[in-house]
Amino acid sequence: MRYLGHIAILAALAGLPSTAQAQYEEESVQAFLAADRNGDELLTPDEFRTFIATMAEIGAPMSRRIRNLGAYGIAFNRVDADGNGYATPAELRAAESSNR
Ligand SMILES: [Ca+2]
Ligand SMILES: [Ca+2]
Repeated sequence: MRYLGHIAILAALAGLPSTAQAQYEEESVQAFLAADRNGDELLTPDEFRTFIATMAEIGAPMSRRIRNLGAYGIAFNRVDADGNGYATPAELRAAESSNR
């Protein structure tokens, strides 16, 4: 369950008030697990879209922007830094920090 730490950091970087942050961390882990349908800890473009949609629903600012712009493909290409077609938790974390 190594990736759970990455997701927690991702939530911390979202800059939410500390009161909301614990809840947000739990929600982001659940969103990742729900989106990762085959459980390989990697998100395909389709799984990534599900993840962003879920995160937007719970109010993550970056995810809301992606959803509102319909920019899932652009966002995925940005997150997938090594271009292998999968977004890892580490890549999600890196994308979140570079987007601040
Ligand atoms: Ca997957
Ligand atoms: Ca990748």
